[in-house]
Amino acid sequence: MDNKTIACISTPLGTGAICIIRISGSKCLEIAKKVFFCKTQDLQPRYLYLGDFIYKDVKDKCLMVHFKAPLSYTGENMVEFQCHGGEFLAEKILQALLDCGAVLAENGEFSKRAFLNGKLTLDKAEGIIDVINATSEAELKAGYRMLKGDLKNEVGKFQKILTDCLAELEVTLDYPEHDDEEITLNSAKKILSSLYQQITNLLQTSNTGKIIKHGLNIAIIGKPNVGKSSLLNALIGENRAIVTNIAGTTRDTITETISFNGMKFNFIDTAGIRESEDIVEKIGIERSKQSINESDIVLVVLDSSTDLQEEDKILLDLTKNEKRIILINKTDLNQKENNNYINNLQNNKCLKNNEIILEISALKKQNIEKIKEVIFNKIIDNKMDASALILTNIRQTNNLKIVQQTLNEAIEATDNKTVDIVAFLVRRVWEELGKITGETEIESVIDEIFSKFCLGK
Ligand SMILES: Nc1nc2c(ncn2[C@@H]2O[C@H](COP(=O)(O)OP(=O)(O)OP(=O)(O)O)[C@@H](O)[C@H]2O)c(=O)[nH]1
Ligand SMILES: [Mg+2]
Repeated sequence: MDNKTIACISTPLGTGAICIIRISGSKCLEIAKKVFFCKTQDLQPRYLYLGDFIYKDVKDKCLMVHFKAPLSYTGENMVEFQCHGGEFLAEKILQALLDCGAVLAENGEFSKRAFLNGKLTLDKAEGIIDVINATSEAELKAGYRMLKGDLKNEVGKFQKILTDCLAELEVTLDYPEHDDEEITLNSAKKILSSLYQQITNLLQTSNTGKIIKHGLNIAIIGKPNVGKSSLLNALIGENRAIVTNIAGTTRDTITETISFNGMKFNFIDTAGIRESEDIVEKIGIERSKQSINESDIVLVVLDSSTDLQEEDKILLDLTKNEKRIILINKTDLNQKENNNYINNLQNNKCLKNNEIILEISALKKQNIEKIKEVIFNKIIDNKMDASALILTNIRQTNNLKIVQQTLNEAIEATDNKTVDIVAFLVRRVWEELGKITGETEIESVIDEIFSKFCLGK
């Protein structure tokens, strides 16, 4: 264990009412006593003391509290100074602590020490990063679940199943006269297959996790001039994209993010799709097609003031396998004929069963909120249940994929391999699971995780 005493400013830099500077390590109280003076010499842990921070030209009235190992965030002795806000003062205080024997903490070093001292598991540490970096409510909730240790509990349940299975296999190995090999292997196969299903279910939540973290990608597509950019502007509530009556105005993709019911929606305005001779427009069109592939949902915009055209049909065909919403735009122009437009779509066999169609006006901002509600309620469906455990972390997801593969090998081995080989594979599955919570920790994984923390955490 690294026994250097580390120090860092733990509140964000900038002007604020107060600023917290923390030190952690065996010498922290000794260092604190060189610079902090109050009425009593007998500083009790977990009591807040008002006193003077004095070192060379630095002087501040501040609060001080100390925690005795192991009852602290890092599990080591810790001291916290709550001094007056302001970058300049905070840095002077930090420098004073460094002069008195502390060293500057690296990113995430406090949390890394907490992990090494058994105060945090890896998944909880990752939950802390997610909570700190959350930019939407859904992300924050997912981070809190991780922080509460829900994933650790789930992984613990899986490991318990494996331990029980391993015990059975080992009895057969140790007392071959006691159990029949085939019966043991059959029973192991059942247990492992059921576990496989549970792990697959958990892995499926990672798609939702990706959406929670990065937002839902929603591509707006349509032939030129149908009102895609007008729609983007209406959806985000500001004039971001250029709107003109000239076909081919938007030449590149534009992405704007809004928050709706605590979820991030990334709307992507694209170049109108049609066969084009113009080289710049052609590149834009290719990007639009790419946007369709990369998006979670497609908004297909049609113009009710013109007839259904070949380009519209091509687009509807191109997106028939996507999750999509058909938007009939410019309905302010010819109210009466909108029904005909939908009939026309039907007659041309452009619609799927249960197709979602909305009549809107991007210009008059009619039915725009409805689009967001439909995306939220019908498209995302109840998978976004924030009370469920959701995998939001790529490391955890990749790890679980390896667990799944190894488990599959173990299941196959129950058919054609001996008990000792199955037992060996089951043990490997157990170890792989351990990497998620850090029970079988690997140095490089740990360093990678804690480097993502901000300074002072
Ligand atoms: N009346 C009416 N006009 C609209 C509506 N939506 C868009 N327009 C007009 O249609 C024209 C084209 O709008 P844009 O938003 O630039 O269309 P676009 O699909 O982005 O066009 P490209 O970028 O060229 O592909 C503009 O003159 C808009 O004012 C609408 O709901 N009603
Ligand atoms: Mg446009």
